Amino acid sequence: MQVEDGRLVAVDAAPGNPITGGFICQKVKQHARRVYAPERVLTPLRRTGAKGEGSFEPISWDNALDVMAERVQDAVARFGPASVAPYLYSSSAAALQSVLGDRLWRRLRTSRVEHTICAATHGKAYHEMFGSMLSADPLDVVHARLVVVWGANPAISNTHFPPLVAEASRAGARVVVVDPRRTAMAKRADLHLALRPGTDVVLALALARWLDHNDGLDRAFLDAHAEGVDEYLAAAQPFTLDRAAEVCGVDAAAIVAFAELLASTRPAFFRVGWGLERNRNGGSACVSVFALPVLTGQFGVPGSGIMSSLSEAAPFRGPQPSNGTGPPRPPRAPRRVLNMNHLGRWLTDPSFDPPVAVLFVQGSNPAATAPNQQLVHAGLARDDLFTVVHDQVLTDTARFADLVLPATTHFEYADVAVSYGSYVLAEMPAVIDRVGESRTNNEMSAALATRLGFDAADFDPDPGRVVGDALEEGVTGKGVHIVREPSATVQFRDTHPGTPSGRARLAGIDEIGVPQYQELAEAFPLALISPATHRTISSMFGEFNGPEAAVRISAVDAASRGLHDGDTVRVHDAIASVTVAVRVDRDLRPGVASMPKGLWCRTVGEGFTANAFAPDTLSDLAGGATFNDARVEIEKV
Ligand SMILES: Nc1nc2c(c(=O)[nH]1)N[C@H]1C(S)=C(S)[C@@H](COP(=O)(O)OP(=O)(O)OC[C@H]3O[C@@H](n4cnc5c(=O)[nH]c(N)nc54)[C@H](O)[C@@H]3O)O[C@H]1N2
Ligand SMILES: Nc1nc2c(c(=O)[nH]1)N[C@H]1C(S)=C(S)[C@@H](COP(=O)(O)OP(=O)(O)OC[C@H]3O[C@@H](n4cnc5c(=O)[nH]c(N)nc54)[C@H](O)[C@@H]3O)O[C@H]1N2
Ligand SMILES: [Mo]
Repeated sequence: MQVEDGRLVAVDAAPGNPITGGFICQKVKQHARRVYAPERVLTPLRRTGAKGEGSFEPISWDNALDVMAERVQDAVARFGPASVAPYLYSSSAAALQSVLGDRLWRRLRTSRVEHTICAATHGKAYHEMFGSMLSADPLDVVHARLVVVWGANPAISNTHFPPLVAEASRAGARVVVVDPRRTAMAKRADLHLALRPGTDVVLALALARWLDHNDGLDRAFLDAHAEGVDEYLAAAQPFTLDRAAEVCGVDAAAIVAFAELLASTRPAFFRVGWGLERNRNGGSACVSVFALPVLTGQFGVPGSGIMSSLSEAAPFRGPQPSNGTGPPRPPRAPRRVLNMNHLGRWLTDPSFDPPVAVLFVQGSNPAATAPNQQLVHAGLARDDLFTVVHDQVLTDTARFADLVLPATTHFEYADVAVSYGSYVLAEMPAVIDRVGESRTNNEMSAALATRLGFDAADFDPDPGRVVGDALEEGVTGKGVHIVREPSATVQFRDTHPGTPSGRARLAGIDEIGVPQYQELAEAFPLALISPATHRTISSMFGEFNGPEAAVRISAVDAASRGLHDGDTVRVHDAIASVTVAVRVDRDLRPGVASMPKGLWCRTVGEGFTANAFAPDTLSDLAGGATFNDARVEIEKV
């Protein structure tokens, strides 16, 4: 971090963090640009034009918070607290920025907007199968002899992982990648299965069936550590090699080659990403992929296991047990739960009871990132909806707001960072003064809470206090804290399934039982996926450094439509239409198109992005998003 005359000029990796090894990605190196970007919100703003137009005038914080408190109280009086919907995500904020907001909205009994847009399906599949067992440590992959990267694109989204895989490769490890695109990792892999999006469950069940029929199961491990095995294998029986080859669009020989590696090569390390969860079969896909190392007993030694989210290992205190001396708390009514992926529906459905009268968006940009974008925009444009957006920059969502509140960047306050990709907790000191009148999420929530009549003592936003209250005994939040040493994270040795039986569960998974494959009625021929790019983190940085607003297709699909690289095309389904450039991409398989995740709506002609094609149907587990179930046609204009 370089600061000159109080201004942040450069951002780099902090020393002492074993996972970053002293380097960070290009886009975060440019973070200083966002701190001082022309789009930065410097004062609270009140809307002066139509919703979506982006005309605002500055007002004071006191004035803005008074108006917000009044509108919240008015909605509560007219429709009850469930008519207030706090849409909070804060994926890019420091770890403890939601503490006071969560407390405030919980005490007010507002609706609770469930975090289903990302990782909910993957996370639930993992927890159903392994309970609280911790993830394998990425640092441990260097000991693997087989590395499976499934539905993840670490060169882009987890930049510190590929060098570790390269180290394993140099020591002789084989690498298998399962991804519809030839990613950077796929180019270097020994085996790449470029399957059709949404068909992972079929591939994984066919692998399980082959292992079953070819003496590839680790029976001793299964007897000791798994349950539901027979039921699971019965579900796999219909998925022959031929059927899987046809459904997934891959060679049967490649499936056999993969199965042989799984049966013969140990230890195997599974890096399972989020590409496979974002479709109707996402839960089944995750369960069936997580089952593969169980079936082959790929655990118990360094270099084995499943790398999943690691954020749960963060050393935060759980809820403090009551000491029983205070007055008993009256039972509270459950809060209404709203699925994040249904934002457009709950804003526009006239029968929604109570209606959403106040929407508060903090740390998220749903106008650009949520599915069913047209419906989301229609909902945000509702005249009788009062919308407040707390953000650093004037996002696509902020343009629809009645009030915009300026948020700090993490350079402007002290907090700690935890990652969902490493066992590290790092101090985040404030390095520059506040830019403009920006406030942290906790400060904003505290100021609103006191206006709504809550006790200021319960809402102290002082960063030292917030961090001190949250961390476990003995953790200071200073410097770099290693949550678990790499040698102490081996699954089925140092950390075990937290299921009731202590075994990995292969059947009886909530909502699905055993993995199922549902076909999609294909109204349009191209599956449109929208993976992360190296330019943005979701939509962050999209205002000045967004990815090209283009659609990518394979040479085969371009030729059959008479399209050439650079042509202007119309991407459409039955409802939406977006005009962009086409790029012919050698790394895409036929039948698959790709548009970047995180584009800003205002950078595309019609004001819509790939999310206009993303259905708001839900995955089969945990109500997850199905972005990659988008189906489109592309034609020259
Ligand atoms: N640079 C950058 N890094 C990021 C982010 C970012 O926006 N930019 N976002 C962060 C966030 S919020 C997240 S959740 C993670 C996501 O991290 P990843 O899961 O690595 O990222 P994605 O790009 O969502 O998807 C990964 C891969 O899945 C493939 N894929 C798509 N559909 C399917 C399918 O049906 N099956 C299989 N097997 N593969 C499929 C895509 O081609 C893509 O290469 O990254 C984080 N890191
Ligand atoms: N088409 C398509 N869409 C997708 C996906 C996909 O694969 N395809 N992936 C999805 C995924 S994985 C995710 S996680 C979601 C993410 O979608 P969002 O939750 O919308 O995430 P971001 O776009 O990163 O927006 C975060 C916002 O928070 C602001 N911010 C950052 N720090 C702070 C802070 O401390 N306080 C406040 N108040 N604001 C802050 C940033 O300026 C930014 O505008 O998008 C999803 N959208
Ligand atoms: Mo995400």
